[in-house]
Amino acid sequence: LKRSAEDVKTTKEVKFHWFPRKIAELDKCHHLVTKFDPDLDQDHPGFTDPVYRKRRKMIGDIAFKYRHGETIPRVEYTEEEIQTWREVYSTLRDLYTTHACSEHLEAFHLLEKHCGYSADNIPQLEDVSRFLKGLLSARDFLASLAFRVFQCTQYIRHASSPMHSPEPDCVHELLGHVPILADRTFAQFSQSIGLASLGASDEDIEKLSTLYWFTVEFGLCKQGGTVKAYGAGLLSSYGELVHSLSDEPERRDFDPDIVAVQPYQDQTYQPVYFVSESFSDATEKLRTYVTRIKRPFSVRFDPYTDSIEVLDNP
Ligand code: TIH
Ligand code: FE2
Repeated sequence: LKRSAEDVKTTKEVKFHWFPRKIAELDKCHHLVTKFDPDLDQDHPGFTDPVYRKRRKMIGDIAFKYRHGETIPRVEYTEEEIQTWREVYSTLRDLYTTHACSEHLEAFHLLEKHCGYSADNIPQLEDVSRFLKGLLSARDFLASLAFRVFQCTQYIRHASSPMHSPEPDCVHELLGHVPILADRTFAQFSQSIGLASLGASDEDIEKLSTLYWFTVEFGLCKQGGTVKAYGAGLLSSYGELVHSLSDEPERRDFDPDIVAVQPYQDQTYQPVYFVSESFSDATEKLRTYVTRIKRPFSVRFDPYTDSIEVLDNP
């Protein structure tokens, strides 16, 4: 039985969190956490640099003004910003050969060929977005995550700390997330996490973000007899990429039930990583986990109208 959303809510009188049902409602999904704001966080590398803080805010405000359907404004990056990018880019590019999983490597190659990825150029989000749509087909494209929309930062990390940033920046989005999002299986996997999060309880949201953290951001997988990185937080930080595959951290087998309740910190490198048998094994295990989450309704994404259908549970 298919019913409207309001119907589900009033007939059964179960309360759940508001969630977006149409892609344009993602405009209301831009609540920030203050944690990494360099204006407020003393540990942020840019905390004592008012010029950097002003610039970061200016670029960050582009995202606040952005409305669904508009083209993403281009940012003209300064020579200093491009220098930071260059330093991270060249170091990471060399490391990827030995440290990154093959899905990332293949997409990265395409991005260099078709999308302006190079040491001397910070790619523009609008170009990257068009590339991903083209690559995955217009309606079958990427995730905020249930809608296959991926929200991105546009400012760059502070020049004093190229090897690691405490918060996401454009290096992290462009070098960490974008290549792996070009992989069809991975894009689907990201969307399934997004769909599971809609209207979920606070407790389930906490578990899902923890899972997201240890897979999408910091996941490792076995490949050709060795361990490789697929997590975006690793593929955008040459400090942590090397650390994650060194003898220092602990590496455990990936099991979603255990990972979902594993405490984590986001100040510095992770002390523990989870390794899955393969890239597709991580996706499959997570999908199974996600289908077990209880909600008073189920959701389905309609790619033709970019909207979420809510179905009453039997
Ligand atoms: N630490 C990452 C980097 O240096 O690129 C950025 C982040 C990923 C996840 C949280 S912060
Ligand atoms: Fe990220």
